[in-house]
Amino acid sequence: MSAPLLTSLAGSGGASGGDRPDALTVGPRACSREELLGAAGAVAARIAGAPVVAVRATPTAETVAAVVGALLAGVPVVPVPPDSGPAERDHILRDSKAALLLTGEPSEDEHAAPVETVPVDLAERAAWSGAEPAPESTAFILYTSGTTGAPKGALISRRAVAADLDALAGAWAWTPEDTLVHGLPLFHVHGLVLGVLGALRVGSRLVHTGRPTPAAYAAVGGSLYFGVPTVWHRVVQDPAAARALSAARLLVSGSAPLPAPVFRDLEQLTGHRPVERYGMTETLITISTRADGERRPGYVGTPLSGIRTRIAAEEGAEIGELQLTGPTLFDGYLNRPEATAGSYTEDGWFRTGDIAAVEPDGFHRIVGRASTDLIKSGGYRIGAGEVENALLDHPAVREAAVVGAPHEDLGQQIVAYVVVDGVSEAELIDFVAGQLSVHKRPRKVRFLDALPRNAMGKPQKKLLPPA
Ligand code: MCA
Ligand code: AMP
Repeated sequence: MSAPLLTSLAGSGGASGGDRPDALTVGPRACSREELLGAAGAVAARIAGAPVVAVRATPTAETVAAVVGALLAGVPVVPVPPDSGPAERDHILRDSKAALLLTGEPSEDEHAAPVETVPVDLAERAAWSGAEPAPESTAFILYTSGTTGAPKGALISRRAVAADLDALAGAWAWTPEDTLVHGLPLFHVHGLVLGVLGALRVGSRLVHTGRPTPAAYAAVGGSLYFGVPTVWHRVVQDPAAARALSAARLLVSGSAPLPAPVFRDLEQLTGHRPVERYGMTETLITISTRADGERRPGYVGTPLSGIRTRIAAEEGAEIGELQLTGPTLFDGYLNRPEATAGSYTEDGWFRTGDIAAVEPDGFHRIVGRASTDLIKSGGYRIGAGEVENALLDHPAVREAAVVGAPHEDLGQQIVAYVVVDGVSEAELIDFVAGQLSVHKRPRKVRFLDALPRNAMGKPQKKLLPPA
């Protein structure tokens, strides 16, 4: 029989003696591992046999119970951003063919969604005695944006999750003695796979702060903290909160480049040189600095155990596309064989689309992305094409071009250039926020008489005026 994916839950039935009433805290709700296992067991019993299940991924303990229940039952989980508008949500549900949507508190418009909602109740208890699902089976279908079109569902196996979490536990010396603290969304790799399953596999306590604010991070007194660079930028803007993190063991940044000044401010205020790690939805986390190693501003460190990297550089050049192989890679995009094939080289290496360089000592530096149409804002990956399509769905929008403009706090902010027939900036921002997840909304709209185009009529984003 396979080893359990969520190791610490397997031993939480009382025999291990390691349980505590606040092993898992999400916002105001605390529960023990045994309580979580009981509530998850009830979920598993209800959905067992379903081909795939969606979870409305609010930052709540119900979301954790829903995800754990599905993993117990071996039903692939599709996390749905709780603020996704009907266009994004219905695409995710239809494309994944999820017939059930697990949710703690049904939202008002969910009756319109093409699924049956299944309530999750933390007070329920059921013992689950099903066999551990096969390691090669799908744990998650994670929807992630490409440069154009609607998000694609990345198939992530249980084996990939286990391999990644074990490699990270090694790199960060992550043990049951740790208290992990973060407030990241529960529908992406960072907050959900690392931030929830990591704690449940390692056996550390987890405190999810609801939102990743400096004050909330400071209030917990944890040992291991996760944040995207925007979170760390906000922490260093709040010196009192930053100083409160001095007692921690390790501060970890990822999902976007950590600016060197934020690294230095963190060191000065907390005494910690943060660990920076690099990853992608499709590959999970693959490169990191280590608890027992050097941490250098601007560098993401060395490949994790089992990962091999190479730089596809032009003859004589030192920087080029970062390519990877290893046990943490995804099993392709659901329903998209061509996109899956296109993401690998002929000799089977995954093409990250990130441009990188490797120092003689093996330290990796991410220089940028090959395509400017994949935007990283607040650590969220957003496809320019998806936002452009949402804007073009507005009856007053004739043309639209979307870019990621450099932004001190968000890394990049979404700026939309539009040609319209009389509509305001606020109306367009709200329109996109209503169709897609709120974080995909433009923060700024520039009105033009025409988009710059080349002789073929293709919009030339490089010729757009400054944001
Ligand atoms: C504002 N709001 C609106 C509007 N304007 N709502 C609707 N329509 C509007 N026009 C509201 C929102 O609902 C929200 O309300 C509030 O404004 C704040 O939203 P926002 O401004 O978007 O938040 P922010 O302060 O800019 O967010 C910063 C953040 C966030 C908290 C750092 O960007 C974040 O959580 N990022 C994490 C992303 C992440 O986890 N990425 C990992 C991807 P309310 O506050 O009431 O809800 S995985 C990955 O990248 C790989 C694997 C890796 O390496 O990790
Ligand atoms: P996502 O699919 O949301 O997981 O986003 C993955 C992308 O985030 C990668 O392809 C990188 O462009 C970016 N990324 C993640 N971590 C880092 C990092 N530490 N430094 C620079 N870029 C990063």
